[in-house]
Amino acid sequence: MTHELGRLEDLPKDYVQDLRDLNLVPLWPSLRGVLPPTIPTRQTKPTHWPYSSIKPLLLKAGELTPIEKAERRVLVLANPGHGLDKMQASAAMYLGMQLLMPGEWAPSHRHTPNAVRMIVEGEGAYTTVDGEKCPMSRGDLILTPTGLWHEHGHDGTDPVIWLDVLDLPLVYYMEASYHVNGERQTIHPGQSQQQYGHGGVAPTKVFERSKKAYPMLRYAWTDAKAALQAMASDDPSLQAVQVTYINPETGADAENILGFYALMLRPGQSLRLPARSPAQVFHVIEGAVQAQIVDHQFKLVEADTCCAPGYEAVTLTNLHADKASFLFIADESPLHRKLGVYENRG
Ligand code: GTQ
Repeated sequence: MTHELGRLEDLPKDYVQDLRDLNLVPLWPSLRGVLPPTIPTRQTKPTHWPYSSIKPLLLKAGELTPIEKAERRVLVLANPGHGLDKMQASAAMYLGMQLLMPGEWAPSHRHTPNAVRMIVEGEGAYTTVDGEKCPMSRGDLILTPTGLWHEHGHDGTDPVIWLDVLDLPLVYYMEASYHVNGERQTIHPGQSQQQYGHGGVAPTKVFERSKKAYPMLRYAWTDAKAALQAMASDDPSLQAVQVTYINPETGADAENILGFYALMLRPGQSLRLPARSPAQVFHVIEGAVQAQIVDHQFKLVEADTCCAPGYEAVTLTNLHADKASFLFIADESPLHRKLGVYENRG
């Protein structure tokens, strides 16, 4: 039962001031605020960022701000529920749309937050991560986990744009966010794409002394898409045609804090995702999808991104009746599971 608790105004002013002078605060006026009944208070608002409105402004940033003045030329997809200045999409997720022009160079650095990039548009750019050159093509997922050096280059002829997903808000909240600048990396053997890019088999470590924490750094869209299509045609009764990006050595999530997935919606399919505690981000790789999130209905076309707060069911509908649509999903599941607060409320 939830009954009324005493308010701050019920207390004598001088008593409250005496407390404050000693850095003390009474709990009961704020107890319901920090422990609300039944369901958490969520600042994360369902929000839609159409690519068609981001792209021209990002290209404009390319004219206004040289790469040397930006290091990373990014427009942040900020959730108004958190306040735009917080630069967060949800409690733990940061989203940014990044532009690299032909010939530009985003210099090497490493930082404590984990990042991934989902390539949206353009050919010829690459990210070098931990001495591995990862070419960027539409739909590819490239990891830059905590502590690994990374830099971006572009040998092509047209702008390249990608979506950055970082656990920056959480790591910043933990007062554990910082970066270090470094030298241009040299490419070395042991490229994860050669070692792990083939499903079901992994290299045998006969002579190796230490294991890499992040053995696989680039997940080609052609492979993820082929896996989804194979699953869909194998089992027409499979409701959620979804794969998880995993660490191929351990089978665990690819990164420690955020989870990454690719989902295929069959032609005309409508899929209700149960209400689970983590917030989610949806990004259309191919096709068009309607996302029903609380009282919002977002019509997502290719390269659009939206987010959903935790503890809410989400219904995704393929707007194409004659072909599949494909989504990239990021969520806070690994974090919630590790902390023991994960819930599925159906
Ligand atoms: O490309 O390294 O969106 O360091 C935010 C911080 C991208 C990056 C972001 C970063 C990067």
